[in-house]
Amino acid sequence: MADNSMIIDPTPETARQADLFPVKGMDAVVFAVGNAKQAAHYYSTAFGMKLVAYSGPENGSRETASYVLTSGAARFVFTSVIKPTSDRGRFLAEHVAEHGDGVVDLAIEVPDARAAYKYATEHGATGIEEPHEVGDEHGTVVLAAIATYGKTRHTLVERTGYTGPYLPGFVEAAPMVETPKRFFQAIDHCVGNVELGKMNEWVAFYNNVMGFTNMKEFVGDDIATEYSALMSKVVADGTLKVKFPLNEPAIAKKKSQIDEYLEFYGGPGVQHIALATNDIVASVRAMRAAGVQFLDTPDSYYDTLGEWAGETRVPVETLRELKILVDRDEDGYLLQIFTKPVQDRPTVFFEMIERHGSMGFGKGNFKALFEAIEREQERRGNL
Ligand code: TYF
Ligand code: FE
Repeated sequence: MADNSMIIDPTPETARQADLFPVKGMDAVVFAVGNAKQAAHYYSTAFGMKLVAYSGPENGSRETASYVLTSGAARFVFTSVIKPTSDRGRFLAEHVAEHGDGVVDLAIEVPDARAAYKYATEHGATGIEEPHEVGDEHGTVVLAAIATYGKTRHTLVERTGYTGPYLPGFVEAAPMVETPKRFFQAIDHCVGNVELGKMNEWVAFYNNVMGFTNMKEFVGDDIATEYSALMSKVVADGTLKVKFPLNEPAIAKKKSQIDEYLEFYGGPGVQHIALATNDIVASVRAMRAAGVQFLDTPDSYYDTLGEWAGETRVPVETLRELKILVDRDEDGYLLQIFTKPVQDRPTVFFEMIERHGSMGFGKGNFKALFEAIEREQERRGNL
């Protein structure tokens, strides 16, 4: 007699998906900026990061200067152009001219860059760089790159056995400040803004090209028109180490914050990077003291917070003082707060997030959050 249990695949859906396109995690968020030296200083002093590597004219890179900063497992790279002499330099210079400071690369660490590139390009991705080896005295890495929304790319980085401070061509650098503070320890998620009507196409892109699956949290029409003026879905690898929410504007009562972004960025791109912290209170306090500006939350939010969010490890009075938001679902809760845009254009910003079980993205806060964003849009004259 046939035993039904024999034909049930015991592998969880997520594990099978992970095998299609295994990832180790985010490798780096790479920014093209007007002045990488000053950006490195801001992220050192205001975001508590540690400068670990450098590439520039002093060590043979005459075209660009790049500063690599870390905070725990999170790595940011800031590149600016000194004098464009190649396609790469011209691309970066044009990127800054057109989009302002922004993210050019959400680099993903993979165990096998050749296999990842092959899988991605066979499933619909546009290749930008074929897999190739680069090496120096610290070993070899394999790099490949594929295109994603706007002019953003995903470099696929295989660094097995490589012991250098970042990538070949980079030298170790001394921290810019005496004691880097480490206000966060990992990149939690990286959000992309895409054009009206394109969200589902980009979700399908990550489903097909990377085998990423959709997380349960999404923002549909209902919330979109009422509060947020955006629609959002989240894709993630099977281990949830790489999480990419994708937003598109929604037609609502007011001008969508996503439209404002698309207008001022000049097209689709990275909207925010969420940084995981295990002490959001200490981090936000220190970042505020260093001059980082966060979105405001009205006092009324805290008056009723306890009723629906329940107890958290942080007293409501502290949350109120620092304007930290809380969300809770069946798995637990999260604490989060959003910075204002970190450059003059109303484009890229950051989120600090402390998770306690919840794997959500703060849907319960959308009303309060989006009212705060709209107050800022109004101040900029973009509403
Ligand atoms: O990453 C997310 O989806 C949440 C929600 O302007 C969100 O952080 C979406 C849009 C936005 C701010 C937060
Ligand atoms: Fe977020």
